[in-house]
Amino acid sequence: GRERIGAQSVVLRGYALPAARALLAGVDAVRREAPFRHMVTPGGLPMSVALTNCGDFGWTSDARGYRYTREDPRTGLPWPAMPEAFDTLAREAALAAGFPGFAPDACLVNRYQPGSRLSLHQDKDERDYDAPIVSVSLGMPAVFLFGGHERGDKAVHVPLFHGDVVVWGGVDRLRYHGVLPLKDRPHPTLGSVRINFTIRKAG
Ligand code: MD3
Ligand code: FE
Repeated sequence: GRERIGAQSVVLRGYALPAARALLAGVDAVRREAPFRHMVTPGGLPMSVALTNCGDFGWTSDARGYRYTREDPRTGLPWPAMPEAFDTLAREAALAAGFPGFAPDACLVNRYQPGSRLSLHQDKDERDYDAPIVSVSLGMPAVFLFGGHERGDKAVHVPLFHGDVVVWGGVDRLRYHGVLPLKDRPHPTLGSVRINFTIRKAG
């Protein structure tokens, strides 16, 4: 099913299910090369979500701020390559949502455990806001908060389940968003974890 949640945002329910095995193998390959870590925000607090990256650019946070880098700051080595399954799924989902020609170069992989949350924020560190962002959810369900263009705007709650794909673009690209603290509702195969990865054009 397809649910419109904004003028240019759509939830594709279960869109990633046929590729779930390949996508999870991709996550495994990425985390072996660049393990999940809890980055520190510029305010000095460790994030409750652990993250890693793949592709030409990876998102990083530290005391100096947020930015994209070509190398993993942990090792100085380039981020792992984008798994083929990520790239293919992202291009197909973007096309299905009305964004032909999506050419991603970055993927931020988030790992949630029970209690992990993501407070309301905008994604502003990419160079080109015309490109959409494709998000893939695997494992435990989460409640996604979809706000407006001001931090105080009312946010709608959107449940996201294993296999759901969301495409955000155009006028919705800079809307505030976040994730409520995760409840412990173990997934039959993945257990008490949620993986979300967002495929982007950052450079
Ligand atoms: C709406 N991740 O990594 S994905 C993030 O579930 C992030 O881990 C969340 O927000 C997660 O930055 C939500 C959905 C998402 C990603 C980027 C967006 C929604 C967005 C950018 C603009 C508007
Ligand atoms: Fe975000």
